[in-house]
Amino acid sequence: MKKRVFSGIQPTGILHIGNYMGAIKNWVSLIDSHDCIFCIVDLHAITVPYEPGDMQARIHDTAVGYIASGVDPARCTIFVQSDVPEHAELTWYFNTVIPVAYLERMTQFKDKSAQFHENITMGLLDYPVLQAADILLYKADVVPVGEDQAQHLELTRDIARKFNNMYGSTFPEPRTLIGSAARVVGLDGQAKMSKTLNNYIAITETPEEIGKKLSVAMTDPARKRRSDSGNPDICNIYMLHTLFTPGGQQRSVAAGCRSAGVGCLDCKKILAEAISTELKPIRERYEKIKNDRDLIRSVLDQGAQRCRAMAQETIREVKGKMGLLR
Ligand code: AQP
Repeated sequence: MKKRVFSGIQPTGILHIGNYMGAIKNWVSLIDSHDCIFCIVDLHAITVPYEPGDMQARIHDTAVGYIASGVDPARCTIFVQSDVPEHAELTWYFNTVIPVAYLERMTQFKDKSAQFHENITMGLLDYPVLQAADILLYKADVVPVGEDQAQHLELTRDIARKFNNMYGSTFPEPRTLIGSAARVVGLDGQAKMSKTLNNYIAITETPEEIGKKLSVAMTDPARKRRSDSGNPDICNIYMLHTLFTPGGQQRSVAAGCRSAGVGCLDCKKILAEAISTELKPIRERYEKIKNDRDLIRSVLDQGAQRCRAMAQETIREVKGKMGLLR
C-alpha cells in the first residue's frame, strides 16, 4: 500500500513561484511513490473578503495551474473542497474537541486578523480546523507544504491525538514535509511571497514580464552604488538565484556581487533568464489547456467522486465512535 499524501492551495489568485517552489514541486516529486490527493480549497478562500462572481474562474485557473505545473491528473487525484461536504462536517466534529485558545495562538490567524480587522470571522479562526479535517478525512500520512503551514500541521496532529484519546484510535498523525524552498520571500524583500500581497511572480508570466518585475525588486539595501560590494546572504534576489539558477552560474553571481564585479541589474537579468527557463514548459502547458473546460470539469468531477467515497467512509467511522450513528 502506498502512503497517502494530501495538500491544497486556495483559489485566491494565479499561482506564483512561492506556491510552485514551496509546495507544488514537492507534490510532483511524490506523485508516483505515493497515493496523492491535491485539493483546491475554496472553503478556506471564503474566510476573508472575496468576490463570489470570480470564484469559479479562480477554481478553474488553479486547476489549470496544478496540471500545467506537472500535477498529472492521470497519476493523482485533484478535486475541489466544497464538492465534498464531509470536509465541513468533520470540521464541526473537530470543533468540539479543540480548545478555542489553541486557535487564537495561530500566527496566520493573528496576521490575517490584523489584515482584515474590520470583520474577523469565525471562519478565519476555524481555518486550521478545516485544514485538519481536509487532511484527516483521508487519513493522510504526509502533507507537503511551505514553512508557513508548519504550525497548522502541528495543530492537525493535536486534533488527531485529542480525538483518538477521547473516542479511540481513529486518525494517524500526519507528517509535515517541508521542501528546500521553505519560505520564498516576495519581491518587496520583506513579506512571504503571496497572492494577496501582490509581491509575486506568477507561474504564467512571460520573460518580459518577469524581467520588468525583477528590475524594481528589492536587493541588498546596503548596496547603494554599482561600485559598492554586496552581500548575497541578505539579498532576496540571490535567494531566488539559489532556487532557479544552475550551481556554477549561481556561485559566480555570488562572487561577482561580493567583489562588485556584477551589478544588481546584471544579476537580475541572469535571474530573469533562469526563472523564465524553469517556467517555460509550465507556461506552454498552461496556454494549451487553459480554455479546455471539458478537461478541467472531468478531472475535478472524477476527483470529487473518488474523494466523496473515501470521505463518507471516514465520517461513518467518526459518527460511530462519537455515538451519532443510528
Ligand atoms: N512564499 C511561499 N514560500 C513557500 N511556500 C509557500 N506557499 C505559499 N506561499 C509560499 C505554500 O503554498 C501552499 C498553498 O498556499 P495557499 O494558497 O493555500 O495559501 P497561502 O500560504 O496563504 O498562499 P498565498 O499565496 O500567500 O495566498 P493568499 O495570499 O491568498 O493568502 C502552502 O503549502 C504554502 O505553504
